[in-house]
Amino acid sequence: MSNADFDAIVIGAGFGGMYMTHKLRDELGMSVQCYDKDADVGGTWYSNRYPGILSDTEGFYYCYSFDKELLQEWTWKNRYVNQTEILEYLNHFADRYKIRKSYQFETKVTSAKFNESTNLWEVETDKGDKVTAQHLITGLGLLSATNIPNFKGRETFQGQQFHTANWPHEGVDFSGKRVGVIGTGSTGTQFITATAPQAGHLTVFQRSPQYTVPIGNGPISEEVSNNIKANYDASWKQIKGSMVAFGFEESTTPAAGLPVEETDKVFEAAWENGGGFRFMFETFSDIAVDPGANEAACTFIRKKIDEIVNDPEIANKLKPHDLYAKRPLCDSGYYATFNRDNVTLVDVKANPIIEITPKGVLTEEGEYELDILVYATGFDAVEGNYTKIDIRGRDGAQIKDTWEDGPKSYIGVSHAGFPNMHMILGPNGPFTNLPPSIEVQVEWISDFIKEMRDKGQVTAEATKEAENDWTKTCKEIADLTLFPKADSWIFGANIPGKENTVQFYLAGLGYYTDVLRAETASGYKNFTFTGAAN
Ligand code: FAD
Ligand code: NA7
Repeated sequence: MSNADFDAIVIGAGFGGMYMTHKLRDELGMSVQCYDKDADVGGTWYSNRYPGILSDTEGFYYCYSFDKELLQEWTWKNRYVNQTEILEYLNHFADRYKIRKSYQFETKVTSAKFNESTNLWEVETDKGDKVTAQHLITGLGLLSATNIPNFKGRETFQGQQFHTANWPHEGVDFSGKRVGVIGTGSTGTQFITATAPQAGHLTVFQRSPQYTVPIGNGPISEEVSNNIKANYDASWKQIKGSMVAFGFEESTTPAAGLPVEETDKVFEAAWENGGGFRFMFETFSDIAVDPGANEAACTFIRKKIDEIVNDPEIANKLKPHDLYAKRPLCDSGYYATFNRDNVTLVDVKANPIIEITPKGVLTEEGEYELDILVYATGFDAVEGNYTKIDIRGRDGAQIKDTWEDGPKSYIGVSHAGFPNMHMILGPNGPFTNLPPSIEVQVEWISDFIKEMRDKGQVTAEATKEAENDWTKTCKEIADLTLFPKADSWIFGANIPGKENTVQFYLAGLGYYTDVLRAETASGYKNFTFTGAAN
């Protein structure tokens, strides 16, 4: 018998942590203690409340699929969904499964150490908790640890400043204010489009221009909603077997070799229909892998920028000339926002930011005075929250050190040398619409733990060899695509000093699930186990 305080500790109350808690506690009957540093459930959707925030997955597929009753009960009001709606849904889920009773909120886990004599995880929090458990489940989120560039003078700014992922719950009043925003990624483009009409003046500090396409958002009629619900079984089967898991069939037609009139016709239809992943993956099969096909998409979007933006000089600044090989963006009128008189675009590659001053942002060409400065500068993705906790495995090895040359795992859930630590969306997991991947991982981890319990196994960990092979596989797959050639958070390129390395399995959810099934069918041949407790 184990003398642990709990069978398992779960960190994180987002999609991942909450589902894991339900599986372990309600289905396996385990004692579970859970923590989140936020004041309530929601994860991403608790902390990101900036204006314009919207999912880029269609709502009907941005949810759990395991609970068929919930699928039928819950109706998304719009095609893409805003923070309020998603948080409402996650709150409903938490109520439905009485999730909160297992959580201690406003409690940051500060350390988690595997004790090799007891075979238990020893976890400490910033509230002074010291608890032990056989299993440690990390649902820390992969786009959760914020990145605020270390600009000189940041603390001297006398106006208000915010990172988009730490947005005040009471909102921010932009009316009549001089607002500046650094960053034009998914978050920045959403923020800029939504804030320009409210602000006195909006200054956009753009380092890299973006390819973005219309999102095509709008209300969902009762008829469409009923249709989607009636077809849910087939849709979720398709999603779980697909590549990006976004709820559409990925194209099998290559663009390479097709005349521009033909490719443009398809792109135009996608532009009208809306959706970033649809534009990249539903139009043609080779945009993410073939430079010619990629350029066809780029040229189409550049033409659109020229059509939309009135001032050719601004249009030129907004036009990217690199590959279309980052997470594909979609927006609600981003390029047209730059036709507004109260919006200024500053190209900080040509005119770098020197420092933040008490009054605003000083660039090489001059100072921009601001009342509010917003950092839409993204996240230390994937490993960011792991390296903030003092996580130590066998021999006291710190996870930070074991990931010095890039974060590693076996199948995105297990890390060699860290027994009984199970990661949800750990490094080199699938790059998809995330709730379906979270479900697949949580269910696999839960089955794995059940098997251990049934067999009386005390510890389990992936072998180093399996982890190395998986990392190699992920790199080989990534190298077949154009993604490593573009600088983005997908490869850790957005954080100065961070190793630019593969962080995702890019072959898709269908193949990923096959790998997990094969691992189970093999009797977990890539794991080592230790036997029953003394
Ligand atoms: P999270 O929701 O990030 O939850 C992690 C939790 O762990 C947080 O609550 C955090 O407080 C907690 N935590 C971390 N460290 C500690 C610690 N040391 N101690 C205690 N608690 C800790 N994905 C899509 O698929 N489609 C989309 O449309 C989409 N839109 C997005 C829009 C934005 C603005 C952002 C930021 C992300 C978006 N994502 C989207 C990704 C999104 O993060 C995932 O879809 C999903 O919400 C992740 O759930 P999670 O439970 O894995 O992590
Ligand atoms: P992203 O996609 O990482 O975008 C961050 C933006 O901030 C991007 O435009 C960056 O420019 C810019 N940035 C970062 N550091 C700096 C500095 N030092 N100076 C100027 N500009 C900077 O984060 P998002 O939050 O938009 O989106 C992340 C994911 O979360 C997204 O895919 C959704 O799934 C939700 P860069 O492009 O690096 O030149």
